[in-house]
Amino acid sequence: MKTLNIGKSAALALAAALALACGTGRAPEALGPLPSPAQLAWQQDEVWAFIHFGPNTFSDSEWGYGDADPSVFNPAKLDCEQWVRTFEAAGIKGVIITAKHHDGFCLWPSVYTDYSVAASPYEGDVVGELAQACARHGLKFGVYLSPWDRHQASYGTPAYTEYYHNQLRELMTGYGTISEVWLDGANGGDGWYGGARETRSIDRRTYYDFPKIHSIVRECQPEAIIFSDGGPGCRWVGNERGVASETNWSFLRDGVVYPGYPNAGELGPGHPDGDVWIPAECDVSIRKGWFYHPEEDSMVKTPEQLADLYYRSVGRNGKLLINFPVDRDGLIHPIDSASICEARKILDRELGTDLLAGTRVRASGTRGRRFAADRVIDGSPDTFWAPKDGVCEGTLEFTFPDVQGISRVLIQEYIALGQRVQEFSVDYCDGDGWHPLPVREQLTTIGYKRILRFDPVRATALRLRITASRACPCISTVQAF
Ligand code: FUL
Repeated sequence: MKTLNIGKSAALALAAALALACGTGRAPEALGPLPSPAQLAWQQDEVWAFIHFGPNTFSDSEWGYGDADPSVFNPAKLDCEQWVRTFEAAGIKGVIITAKHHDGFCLWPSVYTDYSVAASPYEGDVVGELAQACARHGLKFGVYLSPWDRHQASYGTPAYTEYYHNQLRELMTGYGTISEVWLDGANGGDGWYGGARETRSIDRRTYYDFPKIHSIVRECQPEAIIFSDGGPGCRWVGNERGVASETNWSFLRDGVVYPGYPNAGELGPGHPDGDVWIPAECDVSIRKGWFYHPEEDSMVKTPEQLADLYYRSVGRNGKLLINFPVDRDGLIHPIDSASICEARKILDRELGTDLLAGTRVRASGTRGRRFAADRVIDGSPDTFWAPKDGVCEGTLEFTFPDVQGISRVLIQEYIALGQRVQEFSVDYCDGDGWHPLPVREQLTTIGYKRILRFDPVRATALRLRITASRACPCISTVQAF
């Protein structure tokens, strides 16, 4: 079903007006913190690709010192169309490219430096070519611009901060719509190397002037999601394994987390008492390294491992950002593209046929027909079930026409009104009474999406019990496979 793209407050007003007109109950009050429309769209994309590409690709390194000769960057068959076609086939909705990694080499011909593609044998603008390929195929586009720079002689002085801001503005104004800006947390600092392999100390909290960075992005690309350890658009999940916490709140306490924040353990669960909406992004590489290394051709994650990562990221209220180390030809390696496309087939198979569609569903309580129990199986992400105000628990019970074998349950909250559920359980009935599903995870948060995997059970009925919620739960989807 196509979703109308109207603002959140307009949507709520419309829902309220419709409800009044039909005499079917008022929508629940939103419960902050709330996602912006751009954050909602960001989360609904579920999986994006990451590209790490640059001189490191050719020099077999991960963190170049910024002294590689630009002539090493020579991808003879570079084809951004090939990258984007691979992503399309794998159901990936957007891509972020390392426009500049820590080595300072720019994949676009920046007017602020000669350390870029313009000085390499490659005649082109990799950032521009990828942006155009994305536009042609309807994928969203984002950039990684490393604050830390090991090439610039000015790194460590105020002149570099200005250089960084200028480059950010250049990227934000020259390449159409930018949907995400990735601010890496590896930011130099005490004991880290500058370009000449010597130490340059900076205070990572103040040196880059993050408020200014945010204002440049907001001014030029108001819808762009800014990634960093602490957002403001989305947060790092706290590991580079692509795995979200079982308990995952899309909130942080305002002003606490900054790039390079030392308590990364807080980033998985988020802050349950947070006051800003900053959902978790789960970055991981399809190989061991972020950049291409020929010896890792035999270490590409298998389709099964990639499908597993989807369950452990998107299936735990996260977004998955999966990295493809483009090879020395300038292509996504065939082993990598085969693996990600096969992973999509596995997920389509495992989550393909919803066994709850068309079942009989009953709820413990409701607030009128518009928010009745069957809203969770009507296939629309924009409708939901909710009990009355002040009722912070509830049960939805589904009865199958025949006995069914099930091994997956998918639940979604209607997060436009806030993330609410704190604890839940799911039981199945096998004709011999109710039993909890054999799930080994903590059943705490749901958020945008929670997918439970378990050994198959044979069930005649299934029930979701919300046992604790910050306010009345708003459940938009329940599916079983
Ligand atoms: C890290 C960087 O240091 C790695 O090289 C890579 O870019 C990864 C995504 O972020 O902080």
